[in-house]
Amino acid sequence: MTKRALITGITGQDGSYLAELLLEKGYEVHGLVRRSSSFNRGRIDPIYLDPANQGRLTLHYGDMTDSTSLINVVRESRPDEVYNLAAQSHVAVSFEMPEYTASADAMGAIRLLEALRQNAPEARFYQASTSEMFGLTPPPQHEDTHFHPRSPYGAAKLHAHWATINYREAYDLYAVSGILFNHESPRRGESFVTRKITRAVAAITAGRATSVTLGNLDAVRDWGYAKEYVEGMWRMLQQDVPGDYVLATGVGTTVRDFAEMAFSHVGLDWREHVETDARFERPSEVPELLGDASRAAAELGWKATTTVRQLAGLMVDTDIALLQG
Ligand code: NAP
Ligand code: G4F
Repeated sequence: MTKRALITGITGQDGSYLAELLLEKGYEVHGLVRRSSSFNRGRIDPIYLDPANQGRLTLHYGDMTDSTSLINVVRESRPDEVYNLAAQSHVAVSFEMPEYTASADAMGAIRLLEALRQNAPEARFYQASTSEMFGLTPPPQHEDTHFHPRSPYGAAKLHAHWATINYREAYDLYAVSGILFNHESPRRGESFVTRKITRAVAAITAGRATSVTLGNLDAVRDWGYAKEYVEGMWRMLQQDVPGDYVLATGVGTTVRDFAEMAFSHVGLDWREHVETDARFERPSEVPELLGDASRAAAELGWKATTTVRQLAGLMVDTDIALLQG
């Protein structure tokens, strides 16, 4: 029997990699896309238009802030597995739009869980939770670490995390929360710090720019490769018993050191090209995220393999190729 998966956030970085993975595994894939005045399907169109995927990938209009559209997409797609990846995912933006962020990220998860409870209670549910929920708690962070979110985004995601656990305990839904540390790729949104840096390296190499302006260079993040992380999401939904898992590399790197890696990949000295400006700092920062993914290694057989230096290199190479057309 062909399995059916529903992915919210299919037009995003992770959604596009997950759609590819599930199509490779023989799934029929359904994706939720937002209506907007201009198309925002750059990542998913190559997959959607690939003749090999004809009839196996269906896109449905909907929005995490609108229950009716979520109920409709659940009824139409009749999913075996649901991956809730849709979110206002930018931490800095969440300070400017706290109410919208809570609606899309916290209430959105509840709207979808409720749509499933009432229409497809046998479906397995994955919630895209985040290391941002740990916030101020010192590393290494793991599944049992105390949460202390530092942004409206982190607080909204924590609400969704506990809602997922509550639907599992209260209604016996197969619902899991994947607590993923930062993961990047050439498909990363352009305003996240890694991609902002690698695009700047490409522009500087091409003579189109001379510098990039960043905020806090001291922040430490545990950066892995998104393509590997979507495999972990899928594995979480294949377990006999639902549980929550951290996915991380276990290596922490400062923003400064990521810049050094990206610039030195093309023989440049980052100190000659990176400027700082307080306008890119946040009202409250998460100083250090570094995950302990031993539970995922033991129970899912999942391990990150791409190093942060390799990741920086592959992102720079892709951004240079993109600029060259
Ligand atoms: P992303 O590239 O920003 O993608 C977000 C997706 O959500 C996009 O498809 C976006 O649609 C969609 N979306 C936003 N608001 C929506 C709404 N109101 N209704 C319907 N769809 C909406 O994020 P990502 O990096 O792939 O991350 C995937 C998920 O994992 C997110 O929930 C994120 O918060 C979480 N997460 C990410 C990381 C990470 O390091 N990447 C780590 C931990 C957790 P448009 O294309 O129309 O904007
Ligand atoms: O790349 P960032 O914006 O990612 P952040 O805030 O860690 O959030 C990402 O990872 C989370 C997982 O922990 C996800 F849940 C979330 O959806 C998102 O994918 O910033 C990383 C660090 C921060 O400390 C930030 O203050 O880089 C610092 N930074 C320094 N200069 C900057 C900049 N961040 C951005 N976006 N832009 C800068 O110019």
